Amino acid sequence: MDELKAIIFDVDGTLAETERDGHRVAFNRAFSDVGLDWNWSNSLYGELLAVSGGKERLRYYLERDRPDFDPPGSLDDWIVAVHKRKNHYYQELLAAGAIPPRPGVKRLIQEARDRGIRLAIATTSALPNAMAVLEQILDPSWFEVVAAGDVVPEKKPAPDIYHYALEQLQLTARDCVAIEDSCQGLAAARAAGLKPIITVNDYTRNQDFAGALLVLNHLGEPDRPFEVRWGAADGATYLDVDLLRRLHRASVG
Ligand code: XBP
Ligand code: MG
Repeated sequence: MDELKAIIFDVDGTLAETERDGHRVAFNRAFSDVGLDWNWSNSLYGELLAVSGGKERLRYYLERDRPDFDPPGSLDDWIVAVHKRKNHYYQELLAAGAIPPRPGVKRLIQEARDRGIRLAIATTSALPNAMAVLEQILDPSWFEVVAAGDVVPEKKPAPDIYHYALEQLQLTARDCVAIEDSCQGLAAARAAGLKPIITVNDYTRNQDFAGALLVLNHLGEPDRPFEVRWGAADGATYLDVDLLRRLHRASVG
């Protein structure tokens, strides 16, 4: 029988509210640094999240909302420079403790470690940004594989980053469960053969998660039960390794 061997976590929006309280805020600071009064509000940022990757999202915004913008020098260089500034502010916000882990994240990861389940990351975020999240709210040494950003040609919803993580783990999709927060993440995991558990946030709560194992409002804590948005949690009120194993077993048959 296929036993659960590893959990592969998405980062942004899954481990912490890094989109709303991190990348978005940091982009606004970077815009101000380069003399632009652009402000990515929560609702605008929710729309821009349709495109994965910070550089790609900025390019999408320019094409969609600022067609007349004339950068000093080449557009590619300008995007890279603003993204670099954004990453500086993002890492500063994390270091200041402004972005705590979401409910249940630390507890589940600690239990998985205690029970010998391997851990990996699959994110479209740049590696230094992903590492900053792990350093500030968890511990990078807990993760055997950190698959991030530009290491693969196509970002989520393409499956590339999951294929890469599985290859590095030397496991198959049947050995693993993914934990994601968005429909792009779900599509990426599904296309790599994984059935993810979804932990929604304000940006993603109304997305279509057909094909997920379970859809929750967060992973839950013993004193802070999750709400099940879709699927069966067997009466559980927080996601632990036993529930993960049951869901995994049912999915691989
Ligand atoms: C989410 C993303 C990321 C971040 C920005 O990644 O799309 O691009 O918004 O990060 P995931 P960078 O949910 O897969 O973790 O600026 O580092 O690209
Ligand atoms: Mg995400």
